[in-house]
Order: sequence, then structure tokens, then C-alpha cells
Amino acid sequence: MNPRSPRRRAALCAVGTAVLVAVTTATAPAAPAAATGGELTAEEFRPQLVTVDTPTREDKRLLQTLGLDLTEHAGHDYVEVVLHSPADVTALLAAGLSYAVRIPDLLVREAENSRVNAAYAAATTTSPLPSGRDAYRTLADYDADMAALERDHPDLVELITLPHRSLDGREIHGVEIGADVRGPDRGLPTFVMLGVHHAREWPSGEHAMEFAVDLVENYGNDPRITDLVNRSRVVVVPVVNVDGFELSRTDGGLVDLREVDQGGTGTILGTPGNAYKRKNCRLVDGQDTPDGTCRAGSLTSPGGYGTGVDLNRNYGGYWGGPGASDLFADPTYRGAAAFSEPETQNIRELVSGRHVTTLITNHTFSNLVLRPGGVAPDQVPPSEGIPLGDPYDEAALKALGDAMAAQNGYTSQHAWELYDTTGSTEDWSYNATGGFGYTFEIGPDEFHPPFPQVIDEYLGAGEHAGRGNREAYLLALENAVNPATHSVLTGKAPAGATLRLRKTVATPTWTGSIEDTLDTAMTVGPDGRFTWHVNPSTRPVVKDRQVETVSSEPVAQETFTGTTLPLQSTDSEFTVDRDADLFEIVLDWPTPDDMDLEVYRKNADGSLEQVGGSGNFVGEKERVLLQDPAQGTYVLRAINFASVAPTWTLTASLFDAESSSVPGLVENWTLTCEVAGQVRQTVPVVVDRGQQLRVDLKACGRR
Ligand code: 0X9
Ligand code: ZN
Repeated sequence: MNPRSPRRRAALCAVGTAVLVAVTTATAPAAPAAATGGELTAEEFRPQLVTVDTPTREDKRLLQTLGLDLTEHAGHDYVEVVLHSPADVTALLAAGLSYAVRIPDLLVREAENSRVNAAYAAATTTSPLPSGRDAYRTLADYDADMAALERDHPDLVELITLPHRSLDGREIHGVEIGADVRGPDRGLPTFVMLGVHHAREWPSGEHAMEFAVDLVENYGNDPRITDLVNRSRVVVVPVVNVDGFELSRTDGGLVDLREVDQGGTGTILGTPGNAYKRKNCRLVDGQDTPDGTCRAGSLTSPGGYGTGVDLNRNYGGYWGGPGASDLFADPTYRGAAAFSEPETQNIRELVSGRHVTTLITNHTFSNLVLRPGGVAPDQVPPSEGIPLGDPYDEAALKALGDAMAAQNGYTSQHAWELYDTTGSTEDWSYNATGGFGYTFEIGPDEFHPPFPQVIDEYLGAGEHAGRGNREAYLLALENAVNPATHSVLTGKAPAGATLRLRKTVATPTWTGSIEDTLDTAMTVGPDGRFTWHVNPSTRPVVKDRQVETVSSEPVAQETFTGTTLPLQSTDSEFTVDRDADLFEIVLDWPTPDDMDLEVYRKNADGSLEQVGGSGNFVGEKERVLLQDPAQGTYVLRAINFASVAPTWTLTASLFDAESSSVPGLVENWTLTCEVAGQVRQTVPVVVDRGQQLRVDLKACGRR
């Protein structure tokens, strides 16, 4: 089976227990062949959540090429993955990646959660959530709750239907919240909150919906919320992927039956359950299959996960690049083209038709606040030919990300720091419009945990009690209305005139570009004055860029040689005694077999903290790269796993990088002023983030 050393062997637990097992240590013995899934049929196999060891970035990239269902729960040396079939197990083992099973049978876990949820709901009349709900909503519940919000607060809430129906023929709804929501658009900034791009991530819709209820119920009572709602329009679409969610939410129930009926009947076993479906209901690219056929179509793949497009890889921003698959059956399948799916088209049109100054798209899980970019800054999209670098607004994006993470206790970081993704929601929305965009990964360890955890994550628990995502979202809404983070146009124009801002631009995909048309409008108030909160005219993606190039000559270098017998290791010490941009450690030896390298930093008390490691395949040499290494003493550990030539060479080098700047472009909005359907004036408008610009529209008032 596994070609690797014992450290690399998969630590597999028996399938079928309902306990959440602790991650077993890497030295656990190999399990019998049956437990690898290799002898189970696809129907017998139960989906598992496993932790795959990825000590190096190369390991992460290798893992990404396997077409497995990666979660966002990942750290610098691991990624959690859902295994759906015996073939998934085989792929992981063949790649030589070691893993430990964390939830051995997700379907049993599903049944267990259902029991906890039923017990909680039975014991609870009203939860502390804004809505008082004590259980996950179904799709029908979402629609009913949104309709009720509108019915009970008609001046404050408008139910909206997004322009495109889902592939299975469903309408997709949201709510728009604002003072005098049915009145004309007076140019307030829009805050967008999205949920359930990924079918199984139920809390992502719950939090979006609860935030909508929170704003509406507290409007007029809570001065902070009243002020925020008065100064914005808030659009909440709690379930973007309605088809996938409906399947995940309702097919999970079958799991209960199967567990009760151990061994199962043909029918039930033939329905593996869609509780862990991720993608949408695309069954064949380019074809809209008949409405209502998604459920049947999904049965062709285990857990329904093989069919569909990953909506969070289908947006246009760097679409087609790393961290997204071009294979239909893969969990991160990007779709036939950028925005090929009705669900992403809906969000594209929503964001292109307003000034969305801040957007949050909710996912589960991993307790993260992720900001752009989706791809590491050293990567070079062929469409641009230069490294991506950090997003133009990195400082401001980080400040808000950190502030939000301080409320919910999550980790604030770039999306790419876990693994690369392209075609995600904010990869597009930020690049195309300049509006701030974040992905929240809600909850510590499950796609849809027991419901009480959803409540804790929303309201905050423990040291975050009273804050949680509720407070983080409020900070995001405060950012959305803060003119310092967007742009403002002011002036005078005929009362009732329609002002439009338009821009047609090319948004880079990975290898080419797509055309985006941003087309927005507002109505001048009866006093003939306007204040329009808008996104900056120049998109971040065409702004000037700092590019780091590592110099070819090291500024310091030391070479060590040594002899280490099999299954032993040797430590060498190297001191980083200056500021450097890059620390490279390379381990080389003469035979094509197996040594590994681990790098530690020595703490003041002499203890060692691992800061890097490299365990490549047999025959490959080992290399660790550390960016901006802290000064101090490092221990470089050469480990002989299976090398017949015990003599090795270690080279430690420090490099500086040169920063150069690539000039940017200036873009303008085209502003038109219309009276009675006639364009009376057209002006180009160039406005930067944080700027307030007075626009002279006198000509619009003249006949
Ligand atoms: O992979 C994803 O789409 C997200 N993780 S999840 O487990 N919910 O599927 C995270 C995407 C992170 N990347 C960007 N937002 N760019
Ligand atoms: Zn997700």
C-alpha cells in the first residue's frame, strides 16, 4: 500500500463508530486492508472526515491535484478532507499522503446530530437567537421567514427574487432591508450578506438569516442598528445554492433510517444521502436538465457530491486558475466557463447593479475570517504576466478582518494562506468592484454541527459571549457605511432626475478576461441635492502593484555535511543574524531514496518550535522555505528514513528580495443625468477610495 515510511502510514479507524475520534498520532499502526475502503463498494463506503498531513506547501499542492473534497479546515501542516468513496482513499494513499480519521462515518454523525437537534428543539421554546428558532431551517422555512419579515415590516423589508431560477427550477430569494425600502434609491451604500454557496454548510444560511431578523427586529429599538439601517441598504441572500441545500437538508434524513435499519434495504442503501453534497445541481455542462430531476441525477455519484459545479470556483475573478478543477466529478469543479451557473450569475448581477461597499459570504467551517487574495502573491496569472502581489487594499482589508475576528475569536488571514482558490465570490467582487469582500468559515469542526453551536457562534460564547458573528457582522456593516472606505459623489441636479454610473471593464481570469458591466442608478431627492455612496472608479486589480523578486545570490550561506544511519536524525544549528526576506534550507544526498528535513526555531528557554518541514516522495530532495524569518537560532534536523547512503549535505541560505513597482491605470465611471428618460448630461468621474467629489451637473438642469 503506502510506499512511504511508517510516519507516513495512514492511521485509519474502523468505519461505523459514532464517536468523534481524536486525531490519532502519526505513528499509529496501519489498519487492515478492508478499513482503507479498498474492499468496500462505493455503496457500502461511508463518507469520512479525515485530517491529511501536509507539512509543506508542495504537499498541499499535491493534495489539491487529487480531486478530493478539501475543506477549509486546514493549518500549516494539515488539511481536512471528506472522503466519499473507496477511490478517494486509494488516491490519497497512492500519493503517499498520510492521514488520520477524525469523523469515521459522517452519516452516523449526521444521525447523532439529528438526535441532539431533536432533543434541543423539544426542550426549547425560544432560543436566544433573534428569531428564537431552535432548529435548522429548511428551504421552505427560509422562504416563509423572509416572506413574514416583509409582511410584518413592509416599510423596512422587501422580498427580492433574484433574476435567474436555479437549474432545478426554483426561485432564489433574498431580502432587502432599509428605511423606506420601497422608496426610490437615494444613493446609500449596499451591504451584502450571502449564505449556502455550498449545500452542506447549513449554518452559513442561518447566520445570514438571523442577521436580517436582528436588524429588522431591533430597528427603532437599538440606536446603533437604527442608525446603520438608516444609512444603508442591506441585501441578504441566505441560500444561494437552493437546489443543493434542499438536497443536503432533506436527504440527510434518509441517513437516520439507514442507521436504524442497520444493514439497510436496497432502496435506502441505494440512496447514500446528500447530507454532504457541496456543489449545485448541474448534471451536464451546457444543459439545463428538466426541473425537479436533480435528486435523481445526483444518485449517480456517492453522496451526490460528484455532480455539479462548485459555485465558489465559478465566479470570474482569476477563474480557471489554481485551486479549482476542470474535471466535472471533482469537488472544486469550476464549471464550463466563468459565471456559467445561474446561481453565480444572480450574485454577479446583484453586485454589478449596486455599490456593494462590503460583502460577507458565509461558509462552514474552520473559524476563519478570510480576506482576498485567493492565490499566493508570488503566483503569476498568465493573463497578467506579473506576480499577483498582495491586494491593493491589504492594510484596510486586514484591519477590518482582524477587527471582526477579535469579535468571534476566529483567525483572520488571507484566503490563500490555507490553499489557493480561484473563482471564489470575493476573488471576483473585490477585483471587479473594489468593494471589500470576506469569507467567513463558521464553526470549529463540522459542516452542520448540532444547532446549539450555531447559536453560540452567532451570539458568541465563552470569552466572546455577547459578541460572536453578530458583532463581527455589525462591524462589517459599519464599514459598509463608512465613507472613508469607499467614495462619495455629491452635487445638485434636478429633483427626481435619474443619475447613472456605468463602467464596462475587463476583469482578469487566469488566462484571459471577461467583460464586466457595472451599471448602477439613483434618484435625486426633492431638494435637488444628491449624495451617492459609490465604489472607487479604479478597480484594485488595475492599480499599481509592488512585485518582490528574490535576488539570485544569497546574503549569507552555510553548508553542513553529516552521516546519519537509517531511522536516526542529526541536528545542525544555523543562526539568522540579520533581516532577510527568505530563508532556504536544502537537504541533499547522493542516492534516490528517502530522507526528510525538519526545521525548528530555538526559544529562549532552549525548547524547540517546529517552523517548517519537508517530507517529499522517495527520490526527491528536501527543501524548506521560510519567509521573513525571525532572527535567532534554528535547528535543522536531517532524518534518515530509508536511505542507504547515510551521508548528506545541508545548505542554509538567506536571501533578500527586491521590491519593484508596476505602474497602475486610472479608470473612470461614466455618470449620466437623465430627466424624463432623456440623457441631459454625461461626465466622466474619477474618484478614489476615501474621496468625496462634488460633481457639477448644472447642464442637466438646463433645457
Ligand atoms: O473552498 C472553499 O470554497 C471555501 N472553503 S469551504 O470549506 N467552505 O468550501 C473557502 C474559500 C476560500 N478562498 C477564498 N474565499 N478565496
Ligand atoms: Zn463553503
